Amino acid sequence: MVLWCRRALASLWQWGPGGVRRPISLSVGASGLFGSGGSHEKEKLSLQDIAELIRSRACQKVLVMVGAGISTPSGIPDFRSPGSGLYNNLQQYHIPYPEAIFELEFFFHNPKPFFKLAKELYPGNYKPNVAHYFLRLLYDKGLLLRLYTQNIDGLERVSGIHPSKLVEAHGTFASATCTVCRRSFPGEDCWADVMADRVPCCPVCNGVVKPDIVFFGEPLPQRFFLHMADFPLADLLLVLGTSLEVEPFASLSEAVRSTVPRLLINRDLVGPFAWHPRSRDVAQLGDLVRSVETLVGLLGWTEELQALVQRETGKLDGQDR
Ligand code: CNA
Repeated sequence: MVLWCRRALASLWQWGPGGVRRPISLSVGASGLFGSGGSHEKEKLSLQDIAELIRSRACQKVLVMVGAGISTPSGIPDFRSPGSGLYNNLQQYHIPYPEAIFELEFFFHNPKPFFKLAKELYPGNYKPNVAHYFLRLLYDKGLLLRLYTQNIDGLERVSGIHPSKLVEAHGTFASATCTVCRRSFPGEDCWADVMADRVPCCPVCNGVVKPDIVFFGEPLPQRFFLHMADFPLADLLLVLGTSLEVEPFASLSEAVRSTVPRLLINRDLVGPFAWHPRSRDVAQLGDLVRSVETLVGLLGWTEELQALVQRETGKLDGQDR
C-alpha cells in the first residue's frame, strides 16, 4: 500500500467556500451510498447526539483520524488552506510544483527543499493545542480505540497519548534511513545537520539519510495495517482537520461499519462526507478549536480539559527552560 494524492479529484473541492465562517453543525447523510444501516437509516444525528453517545459510554471504541488541520492552531501551517497553507507558500523552496517536496524522484534530484521544510516541522518547535488534549482525554478515559494521524509533527505523542494507541500513517522524524545502504538511525542523529541546513549523510556509505517520513509512492508503515482489525471494531469515528485527499489514508473513513456514526470536525465539508455521505454522518464546520470546545462543552469536560492543558503546557514550558 503506497501513498498517493488525489490531485485530479482534489481540484474539485479543495478551493471550495473558504474564509472565516462560524461553526455550523450539519447532518450530511441524506442518502448515503454506503449507508445501508437498517433501522439507523433514517436517524439523523446532531453534535449533541454524538456527545451523548460518548458521555454515556454508549460508544467506547472511538477511532480518530486526523490531519494537518489539528496542528494549525499550534502554529504549523497545513498543506491546502488557501493563503496560509504550505502549498501557497512554497516559493521559498524553489520547487517546480507543491507535491515535489514529498516526491522521491525530486528528493534524489535535490533533497534540500525537503530538509528546509523538515527543519520547520521538526519535533520540539511546537506544542499541542486543545484538539490534541481533547484526544488525550478520550485516551485517559479509556475511550480511544486508536488515533490514526497523517501528521509528522509528533504532537499526538507530546500530548501524552501512548504510542500503542497511535498509527503515524505518514511516518515520523523519530527514525531515519540511509537511502543507499538502508541502515537505520535514530532521528536525533539527523537533528544537528538539519538545524544547520546540511543534508544528513550516512557515516558508513555517505548516502543521503532521509527521516522516515512517507513520501508519495512509498509504502506506509506496517502499523497502518492495524486498520484491518480496528475499523470493523469501531463504534464511533471522529475525523478532524483533514482534507481527506491523500490515499490510502482518506479511504479509511469509509472502512467503519455503515451503522457507525461519523463526525467530521473541519473548516469545510470534505471527502466522503461531501460525496458519499451516510445517514449517521455529522459535520461540525468552521474553526476547529471552537468546534472542539463546543463538543467538549456538550460532553461536560471543559474544566477537565482546561486543567489538562494547563498542567501539560506547564510541563513543556518547564522543559523549554
Ligand atoms: P491538508 O490537505 O492541508 O488539509 C487540512 C484540512 O484542515 C483542510 O481541510 C483545512 O480546511 C482544515 N483546517 C486547517 N486548519 C483548520 C482550522 N483551524 N479549523 C478548521 N479546519 C482547519 O492536510 P491533510 O492532513 O489532510 O493532508 C495530508 C498531508 C499533510 C499529510 O501527508 C501530512 O504529512 C501533511 N502535513 C502535515 C503537517 C503536520 O504534521 N502538522 C503539516 C503540513 C502538512
